[in-house]
Amino acid sequence: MAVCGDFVRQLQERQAYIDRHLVRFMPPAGSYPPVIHQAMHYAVFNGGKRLRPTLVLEAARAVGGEVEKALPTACAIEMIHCYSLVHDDLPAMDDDDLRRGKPTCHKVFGEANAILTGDALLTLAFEVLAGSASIPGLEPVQVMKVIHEVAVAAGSQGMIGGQVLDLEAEGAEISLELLKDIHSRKTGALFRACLRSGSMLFGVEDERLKALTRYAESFGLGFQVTDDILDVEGDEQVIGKPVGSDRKNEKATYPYLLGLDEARRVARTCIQEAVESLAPFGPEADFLRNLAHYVLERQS
Ligand code: GRG
Repeated sequence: MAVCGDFVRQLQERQAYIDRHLVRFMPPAGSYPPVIHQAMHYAVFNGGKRLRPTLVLEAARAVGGEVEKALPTACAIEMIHCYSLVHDDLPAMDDDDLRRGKPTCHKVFGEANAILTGDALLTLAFEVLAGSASIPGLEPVQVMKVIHEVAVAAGSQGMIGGQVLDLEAEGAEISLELLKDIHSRKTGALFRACLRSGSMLFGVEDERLKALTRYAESFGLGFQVTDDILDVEGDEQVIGKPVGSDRKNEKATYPYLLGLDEARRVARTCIQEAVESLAPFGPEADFLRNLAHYVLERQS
């Protein structure tokens, strides 16, 4: 199914909405001490697609929640994502000079400031998450569950665990099973937290939480396999970094292990499974259905 122009307009509206609120949750770029706040703004307002906060808000919509009450959670998860990109680009990790076509944070602000920028974004994320407890209509106990969910997803069993396994696997011949596990921790865990948190804030019932979790897992793998494919055949101008960086860093990827055609088939299957997972939902989940198709067709 091709994604229509109307969907792209709706996605852009959501991205602009999220950006307006992200800036509200951050100390102003000029506030003291200026270097750290300028670097945080540089790291967050970099043309990112805002997929994760969009998923949080759409999970809230799918379960009939008031979407604006999920905004702090959505913005906090985007801050965690931005921190992970800043740290991933560091010389000690992927050593990348470009992110979305712009010099990486450490290239502009220096390595020490880039490390601190990531640390500050991660810390701010939990400050913003905790603030949700005082939103009228949200149960503090649900907010606590969301904080726990996000902490586990970002931590050593989730995203950081995935990054460690990924670094360990560089240059090694690894199995498809290990690659899938790396992806599910490194990228999948945060996507999973997005769908779960956005719905848990509103006391989602078990069956729907399971359905959204299945969607997130298939969506996350489909997203990552597409990312691997774009690293082989993407347009450098559009993805904003050189193609072939996975091979340069001797990383195993789906196209490397399975070939491009099979990798494309896996990505299509994941997206189909993501859409099928939404069977318990009606039109209130249509945006999530379209977003899954968009991920398959994306060029960046
Ligand atoms: C260093 C703590 C730490 C974690 C690193 C998520 C991660 C783990 C690293 C990111 C590096 C990377 C290229 C991962 C592959 C997929 C991915 C997360 C791509 C970037 O996500 P997009 O496309 O980015 O949603 P935008 O810029 O649109 O927000």
